[in-house]
Amino acid sequence: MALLFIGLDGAGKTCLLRWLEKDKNDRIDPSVGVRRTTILIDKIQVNAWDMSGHGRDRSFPLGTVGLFNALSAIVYVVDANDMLRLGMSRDELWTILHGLGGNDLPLLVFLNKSEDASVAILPRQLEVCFNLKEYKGIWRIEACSALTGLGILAGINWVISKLQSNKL
Ligand SMILES: Nc1nc2c(ncn2[C@@H]2O[C@H](COP(=O)(O)OP(=O)(O)OP(=O)(O)O)[C@@H](O)[C@H]2O)c(=O)[nH]1
Ligand SMILES: [Mg+2]
Repeated sequence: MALLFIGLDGAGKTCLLRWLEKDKNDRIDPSVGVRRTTILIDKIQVNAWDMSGHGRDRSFPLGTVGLFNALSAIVYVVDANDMLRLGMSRDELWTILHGLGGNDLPLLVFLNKSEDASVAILPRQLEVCFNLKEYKGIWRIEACSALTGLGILAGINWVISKLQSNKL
């Protein structure tokens, strides 16, 4: 089982993975390129790819190293307070989804940094803005926070249960 964590820079991909790795205290710098890690959820080993969200880095290995072929699902991370780049984030997601070339993998959208009641973007707004109804694969939005842990396991468990029921 292999998950790709992807999304704009600063969305919180590395922090979410660090939370899942139970390694919460490290200082986290912006990622460069791609990092592979392994997380253990209820004795299930899950490989995860942590992509840098910076410009060109964001999608470079996908085609070149054939990563798409090895993937089971996409975890797309959005900063729930980054209203200004919401459109850019949507375009980025659809570039990735189109890049799947018809292999419509399960998609989990993590609306990260949602620990605050004053959060700018709500799941329902994200669904409409990202036009997720157009996606042919199964998808789900989960409001979450790498700071408090809110929603992270709910989202990941959804992915795992879908992959197990699909026997992917
Ligand atoms: N308030 C809040 N801040 C968060 C949360 N998750 C991450 N951050 C902060 O967001 C910043 C970016 O987090 P990263 O995990 O490095 O983001 P990234 O998506 O891996 O970014 P790149 O590697 O640059 O693509 C850091 O300063 C984190 O402390 C969250 O749930 N809530
Ligand atoms: Mg990172």
